[in-house]
Amino acid sequence: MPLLTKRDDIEVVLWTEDRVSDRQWLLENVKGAVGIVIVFSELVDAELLDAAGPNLKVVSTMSVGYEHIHVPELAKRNIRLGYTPDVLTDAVADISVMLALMAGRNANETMGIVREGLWPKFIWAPFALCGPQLSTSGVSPSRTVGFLGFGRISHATLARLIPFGVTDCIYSSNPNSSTSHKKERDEKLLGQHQPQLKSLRAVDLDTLGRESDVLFILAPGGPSTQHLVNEDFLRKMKKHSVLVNAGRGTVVDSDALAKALREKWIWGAGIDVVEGEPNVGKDHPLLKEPRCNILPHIGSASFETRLAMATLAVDNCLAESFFVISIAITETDPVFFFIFSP
Ligand code: 8YV
Repeated sequence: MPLLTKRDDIEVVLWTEDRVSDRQWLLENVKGAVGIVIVFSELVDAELLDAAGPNLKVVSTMSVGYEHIHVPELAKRNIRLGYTPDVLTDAVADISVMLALMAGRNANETMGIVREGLWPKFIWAPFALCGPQLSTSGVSPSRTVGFLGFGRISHATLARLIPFGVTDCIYSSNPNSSTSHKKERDEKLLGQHQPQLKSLRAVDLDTLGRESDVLFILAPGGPSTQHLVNEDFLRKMKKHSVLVNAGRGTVVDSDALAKALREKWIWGAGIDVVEGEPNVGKDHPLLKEPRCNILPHIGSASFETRLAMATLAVDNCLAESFFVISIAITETDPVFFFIFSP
């Protein structure tokens, strides 16, 4: 097992990339760990916790989402959970705006024309390859932007859209996940945007579907949000609307989305996450839709953000079990750290 560092008080062991799918190896080598830093959204369930044994005090994931971690199993064993909110907010908000622009202005379809060498044969026409404009200007009306899930990343996305001339915003938060702490935070963040918007309304799902020109799905995964965006929802959306999903793939029924694009119930989609990812092979129904702009879950993939996430994940782990030290994390991607007491 490669040893990352050894000090008198701790030993940090790195699980290297070639072991990524080797669950058996993980189960054998995690034995005795005091802390685990999860980098690849590896499943943390009763089996893994039992394999680690009674020394385990903290599981720290390098992600804001933690559906891969069975939290009640941690609670049962008095194991703390660390995650990495905040540091990735800007990177994911950036990519959400990028996806909205790509979907509205037909990036996938039009880049396909160039890539396939069809540009020389392309016959220009005034409205060829046009799409709905996101920004408001003298020539284009204000768009209503909708948010399914209205946490930190949605707020940061909205802030980016205000300079685009967006003045009307509707949102729907998952009622199952609203805690008083979150409500307080949301109200504070909303206060920052309110003066710059003409209208900001909490609406039900039905209204969100019907009224959004651009819908951003930035909700967590898990059973409470599973397929909230289904055939029923998509049928209600405007014909020129754009759907962006940079939250979790499971929120959207992929087959229904493919059908919505094929039958032109909506204009286009920009998605960074897909249910069942990363198993999105060439025959996936969404890949047959030219108006579907798909990225392979790279929302937080900027050097700066990933470094901040990795550092925070390690700090969370060490702060809980021991004390905070800094570990140099390079672009050669450490995968798992097991932290052992000597
Ligand atoms: C990463 C994410 O893909 O933080 C999350 O929940 O979805 C993304 O930032 C994830 O960290 C991969 O482990």
